[in-house]
Amino acid sequence: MEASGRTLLLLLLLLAAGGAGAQGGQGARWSGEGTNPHLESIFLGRCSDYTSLLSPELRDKNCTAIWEAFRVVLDKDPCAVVPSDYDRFIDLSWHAIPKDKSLFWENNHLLVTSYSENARRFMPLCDVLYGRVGDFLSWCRQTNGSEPDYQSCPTSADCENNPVDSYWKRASIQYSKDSSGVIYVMLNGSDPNGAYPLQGFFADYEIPYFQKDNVTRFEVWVMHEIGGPKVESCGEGSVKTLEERLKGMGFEYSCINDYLPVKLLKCVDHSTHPDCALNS
Ligand code: ENP
Repeated sequence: MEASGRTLLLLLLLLAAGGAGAQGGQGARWSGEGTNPHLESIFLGRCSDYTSLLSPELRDKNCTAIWEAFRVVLDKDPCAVVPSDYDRFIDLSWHAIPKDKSLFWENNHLLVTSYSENARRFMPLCDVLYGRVGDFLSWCRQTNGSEPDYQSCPTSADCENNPVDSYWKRASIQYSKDSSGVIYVMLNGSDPNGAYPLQGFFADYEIPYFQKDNVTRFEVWVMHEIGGPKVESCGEGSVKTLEERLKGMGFEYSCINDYLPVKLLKCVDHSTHPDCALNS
């Protein structure tokens, strides 16, 4: 092949690689990750795992029907999906949340998934069937087409009514309404922007939906990174704002810095750090 032919081929290969690999990256239409290429099989696999192994009492759930109800949003414009588009999906996948097992959080996703132990210790939204099936995933339809957009999907920075945010809003509202007993909240006191985001899923789609008569009290855990900065602790900054908000709504409130069971779990990865030394 002559030199100009090779250059052209190289250019074409580079363009193709950029198009296929970009996820909300350079040249992508939206700022979020594209639809997961295995969305349907991951969804169905998680649903079967949950309903047959983790919670066999849910064995009568029909995972195919749940998927069909969920996937209607893949037929809609990716900026025109509202929380109520997931109503039927929630109806079909709904189950109760055990008392004293709800765990709300901000900026602690991986810590929450390890601590909850697959719903055995706590049941955060991502361990509820309707939260589990979408956790860590992204999905949307192309703007001008009928296929999923595998390259990028909108986030709240692109448009409010995007499929992923509307899903978490609908699921969060349901989860809060169904939560009862002691409500646990895990915050990250090392986050430079503050432990309790004044705008976010917890502030806007969870706190307003608690059922006063079903909630005994709130217990907030402010966790700090091992060896990391203590930007906020109980009674400080945005944690104080949260305390005032919950007390203002008539809820009992307590707060614990670096709640020991969760700190011990964090220490598994920092066993030699002085903050993790155990007194003999
Ligand atoms: P982030 O930004 O720390 O983490 C977002 C990641 O957590 C994404 O991978 C997301 O899945 C997954 N995720 C799991 N549960 C939720 C969730 N429940 N949610 C939004 N994303 C969730 O989390 P956020 O945005 O601050 O949200 C924390 C909220 O979750 C808190 O309100 C907490 O009480 C709640 P994906 O599919 O987007 O990749 C509700 C909203 O449980």
